[in-house]
Amino acid sequence: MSLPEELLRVVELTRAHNRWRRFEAINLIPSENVMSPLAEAAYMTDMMHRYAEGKPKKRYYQGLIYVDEVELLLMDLMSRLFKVKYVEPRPISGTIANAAVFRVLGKPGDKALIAPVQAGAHVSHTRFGTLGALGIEHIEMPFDQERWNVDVDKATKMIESVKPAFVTLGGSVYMFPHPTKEIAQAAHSVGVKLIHDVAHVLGLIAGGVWSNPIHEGADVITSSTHKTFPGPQGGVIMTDDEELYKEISRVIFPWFLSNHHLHRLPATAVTAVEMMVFGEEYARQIVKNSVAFAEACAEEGFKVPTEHLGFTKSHMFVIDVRNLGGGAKAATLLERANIIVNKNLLPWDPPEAVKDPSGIRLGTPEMTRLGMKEGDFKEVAKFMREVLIDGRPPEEVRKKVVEFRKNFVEVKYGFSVPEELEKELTKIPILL
Ligand code: DSN
Repeated sequence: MSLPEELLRVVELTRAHNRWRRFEAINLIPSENVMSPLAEAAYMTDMMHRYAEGKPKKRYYQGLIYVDEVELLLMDLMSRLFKVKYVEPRPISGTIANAAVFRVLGKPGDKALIAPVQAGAHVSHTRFGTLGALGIEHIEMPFDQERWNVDVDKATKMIESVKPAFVTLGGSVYMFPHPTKEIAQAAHSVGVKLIHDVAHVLGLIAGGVWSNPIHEGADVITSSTHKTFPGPQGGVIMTDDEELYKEISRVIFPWFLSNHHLHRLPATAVTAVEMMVFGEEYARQIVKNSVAFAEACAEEGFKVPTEHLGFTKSHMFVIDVRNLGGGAKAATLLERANIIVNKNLLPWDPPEAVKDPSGIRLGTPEMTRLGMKEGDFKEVAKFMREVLIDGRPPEEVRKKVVEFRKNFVEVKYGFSVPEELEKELTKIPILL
């Protein structure tokens, strides 16, 4: 029987995507990564078809004997890896993790003090996102433009005068650690909790390159599980505070989810083990690559506005491309050359500039996982210069990018499927 035309189209689009993104394009989106072959195999299981409302061993469905064990194992692995007492692995995204914690600590009409949007607050922290949807007022702590960070003195005074329901740190343009100790002290002095959203740097924390905010005074961390921590798309909440953990666990289901997408659980567990084994080496290389890449971009003639701060301490940096036609144009031209970045607001942009902001944001997690080192990122900076500064046709540069990319196809810092298991595990069908 021949396949319906629509079906062939679906297969064709999927294959084209896989070829492009997994084998031909250089992905510099700092919030993305790829799983190891073993984690992908653990993701493609029957668990994707099942329901499990509730907590392990206290479910509303039958058929979950093994799911319960995997979920408990994952909680234990994450607790050991991040040296925290309590892990809630059910949020299906970082945004859902934030929603649950925000709602437990605040109610409609309350105020929240958040890291400045210029310092990278995630959309879910803002009036435009989850915080706004929960009816909680968004008040930004002051930003220190020189240090690209929260202004500690002014923020402390603000916490004392506003007395918010809670305070958040962390976000999506996260190059320099936010001042957890100082802000935790200020929050605790008025009797409120500090949430630190570590989505972007979870893998750097696992690798010991960034400190865990819980160990510096934050009451709870929220995160996704697929950025520098290279697991499947999902979320997690961690804390040492038993009461807070119990409250969050009571509401995550049924307030914020019904099912929690069970196939994430074994794949996240595989990734946690991988980070125990390879995390330090991987995290160190991500940051070394990020600094070398930013430095190379500056040498090639790009404006890297954090140069005076040593470029970056994380997996990402931004470039000011106002002189090159703006963020939207730069990101589109690079995409045509098979270099994938995203346009991004920079501190001086008003929120309404979101469709054509001043900057582009670049990160190293995925290409580091595929084996790139400092020298390789220098080559990427040259490709970018050819497209954006020299004005060479992107399609010409793309040919060189595709050739160069052939050297980086194997996932490092992770496990393959052992031969003896290969026959038994369902392999992810990457259609090529
Ligand atoms: N929007 C994502 C990012 O790219 O940073 C985080 O959820």
